[in-house]
Amino acid sequence: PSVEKINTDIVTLTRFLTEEQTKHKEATGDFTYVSNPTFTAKTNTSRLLCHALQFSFKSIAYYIRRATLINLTGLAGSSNTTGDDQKKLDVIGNDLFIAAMRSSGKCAVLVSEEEEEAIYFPEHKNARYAVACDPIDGSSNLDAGVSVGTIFAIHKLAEGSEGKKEDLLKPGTELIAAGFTMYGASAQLVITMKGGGVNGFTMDNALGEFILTHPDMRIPKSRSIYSVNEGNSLYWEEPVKEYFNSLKFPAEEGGKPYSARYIGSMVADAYRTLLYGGIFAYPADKKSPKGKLRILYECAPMAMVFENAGGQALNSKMDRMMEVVPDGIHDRSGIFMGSYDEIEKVKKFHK
Ligand code: P6P
Repeated sequence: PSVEKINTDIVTLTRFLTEEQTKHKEATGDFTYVSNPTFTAKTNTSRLLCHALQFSFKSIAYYIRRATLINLTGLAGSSNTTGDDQKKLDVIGNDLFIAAMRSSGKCAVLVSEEEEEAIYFPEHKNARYAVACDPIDGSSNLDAGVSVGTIFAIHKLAEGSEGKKEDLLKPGTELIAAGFTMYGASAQLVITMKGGGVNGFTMDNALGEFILTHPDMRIPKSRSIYSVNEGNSLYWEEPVKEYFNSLKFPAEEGGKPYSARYIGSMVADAYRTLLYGGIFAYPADKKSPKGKLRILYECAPMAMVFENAGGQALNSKMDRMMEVVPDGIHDRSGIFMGSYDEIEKVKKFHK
């Protein structure tokens, strides 16, 4: 009897990034090793940074999995800088991420969705990175067991900079890496580097490693799925209404309407759109003229992932999301991201 061929060529995130280093000029030996403690002492800048990132994901995943068991669901009784009620896990996720970035010794400045001001680590003189993150995006869904995630974006400090928030107020085209984790049935990690592709990893809890399960992810060129909160339709601008109506009520005789899929957790909606295709949108509207989602740690990192997977990402003015420069660290934007052909349609309705 033929024995099911077991994949013995297991590619861990550490091995993958090591091999990537030889391929990408941008991987200057910096954002390469996802270090683990046994790496040699001369671990350079972002080996530790990546270790810190990976450590964050593992520890946040740990708490999310146990949240219901150890009464970690529910409100923390505080609210964050943007007025959202903080969930207990928001606070824990934020503290874990800050501690991981600090302990990496390589992060000079950190912007978190949960912190009004940027956090600086002046004690690390040779830190060369600026990190933006949403430690637990979608946390309003946590108590309902909906998949939430961590979104991150990494910039290199400007030459001579000691690390200031302006090092993050740059267009997505300057990001050296970005990605997100989704804490669903298993912890999925999607990561992309400047000039590189998009690769998906699945956490193997037994090994405690992220294993490459989705190499070189490419978003389908088109797919009849749209993902938007239709509860905001009343506030949408005309072109947005006309675009979504064209999907729901096809003009051509016998045309098949699109399917609607909206989870309300960006990492979950983004992950499905990346895998299946279609469009995810959170348009700016009359209620939120600047949009709802934040540029630094939601729109820009997701735009980098979608572009590097062959898709597109635009803001509500139809500018390429990757070229948008935020004024403030919590600036918001409208966003349309998804299959290449789908975004071309959005542009047509905005002419
Ligand atoms: P709405 C979660 O609060 C979040 O920031 C994203 O994860 C998600 O895409 C969006 O807001 C959902 O917003 O207004 O549809 O509930």
